[in-house]
Amino acid sequence: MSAPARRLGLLLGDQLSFDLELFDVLDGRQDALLMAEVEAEARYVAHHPRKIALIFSAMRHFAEALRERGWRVIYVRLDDAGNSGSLPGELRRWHDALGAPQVHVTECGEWRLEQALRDCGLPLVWHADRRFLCSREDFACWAGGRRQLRMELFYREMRKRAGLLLEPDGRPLGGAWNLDAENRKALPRGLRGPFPARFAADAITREVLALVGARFSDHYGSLAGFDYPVSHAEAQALWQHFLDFSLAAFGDYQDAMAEGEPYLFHARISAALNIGLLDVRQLCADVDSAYRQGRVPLNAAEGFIRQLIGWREYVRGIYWLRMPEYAGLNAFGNRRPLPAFYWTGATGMRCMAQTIGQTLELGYAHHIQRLMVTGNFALLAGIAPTAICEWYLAVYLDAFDWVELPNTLGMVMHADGGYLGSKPYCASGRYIQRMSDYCGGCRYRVDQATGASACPFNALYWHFLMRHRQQLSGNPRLAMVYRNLQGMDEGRREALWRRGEELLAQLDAGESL
Ligand code: DLZ
Ligand code: SF4
Repeated sequence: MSAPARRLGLLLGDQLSFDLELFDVLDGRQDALLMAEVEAEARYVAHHPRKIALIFSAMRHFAEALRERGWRVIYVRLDDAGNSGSLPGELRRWHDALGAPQVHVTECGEWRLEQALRDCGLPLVWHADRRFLCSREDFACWAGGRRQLRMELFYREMRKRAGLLLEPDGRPLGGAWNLDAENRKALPRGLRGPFPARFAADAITREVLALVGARFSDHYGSLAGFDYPVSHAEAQALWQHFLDFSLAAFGDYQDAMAEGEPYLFHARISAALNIGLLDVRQLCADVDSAYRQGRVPLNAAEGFIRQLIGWREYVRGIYWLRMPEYAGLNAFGNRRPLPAFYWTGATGMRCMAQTIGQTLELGYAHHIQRLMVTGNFALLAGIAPTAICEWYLAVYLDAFDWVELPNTLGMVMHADGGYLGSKPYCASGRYIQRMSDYCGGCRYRVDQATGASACPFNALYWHFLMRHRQQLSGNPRLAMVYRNLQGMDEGRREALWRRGEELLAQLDAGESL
């Protein structure tokens, strides 16, 4: 008698959630789940070894948790004999071995992978990724017919739909939908973030660290001191640590930066959330309760919820609405390669060295470091969008294409011509000085714009505005900046242009700044 046909379900490395629809449809006693560590996913960009280790360890922990719940899991390790090296290859191999009549898959986080699976000729049954509040279809409906999309309007819809931070009559608690203006305090001297939550590597993680250390030593980034959560329970403990020790101050200081303080009051849950170890609905409900119970101020609760149900869902919607052509956009026609110091941190610009240094060490930098330091520099220096996007995708633990691409190409580089955000986030060194203590220890002078010791951000900022005047000067949000430029005397404008040209020539010559 032949065994009953087993259906096969695929779980990707960023789909480690018990809430997937797959679990409602498949039968734990009969069907099989496939999880596979593969070279192709670890190498299509040179992912930070810490990110590969996180994903492999979390996959192995999730496979154990599934087995404990009675699921039959086929787990393919990277170094297993017979590993074909790619996800379509593994899916085909196990589909054939089981004679599976159906293969169940959840929407991927990346257009590339989804296409590759669609093209592999198997009887796939697709499931929406219901970890997100807004489905791809709902977002397309919302966006339909709008010439320009704006996060703020989407965010209000999502707040209403999710019923978060609302009065009983549906108005926003506190009277305003968005308290962004109350999220920008500079850090008072001497104030530091709480001691970070750290998670010791268990036997599974130690084995993965050894494997990744041996196999991916050619990728940039360090594995030393790996302390990130790898299971649902650990991710929950990281979250609780944030609720207890950081959320209250997060509101005020979410844009602040400080020497040697990679986390400050940030939750650093994004990687755990993006791979499925945390649930966005629960996080938002916890924050809503913390506010209602008087444990945190409104600017903290609203600021946090806005990132999750506003910005995060908004960029995912745009990704699926506009891919694949979105990835090729380059509104400024930038072609400059990524400077080598993005991979080493070897630059005299203190803000860049700090941000890149902690990125290579931890696979982490917070949103303002990414947007206003490494991102701002790439924007001002005219780096090719594909080059800087690949860097962000490779180096951050939480970076998956659906979230990295719109954030980098759209928000940081303005390469979509303003589809996602209404103005480029260009800024001079003055912004970094206001929001950080980096400038004090820098070899450049933030109060100078020309001359060899002047902060490179300053002349590059004006050079950027001058070289894109035609595209940007009509933008009402830049009107004042262009008035300032117009008001400068000719000699000053020329000197700024020359200094900008010099800096760009240095980059083109492969010199560090
Ligand atoms: C990022 C990543 C890496 C490094 N390795 C694997 C892997 O070995 N197996 C797997 O299933 N997924 C991996 N991933 C995550 C996928 O690349 C991910 O599903 C896509 O980037 C889409 O978000
Ligand atoms: Fe960065 Fe300029 Fe400040 Fe140096 S002076 S830390 S380069 S902003």
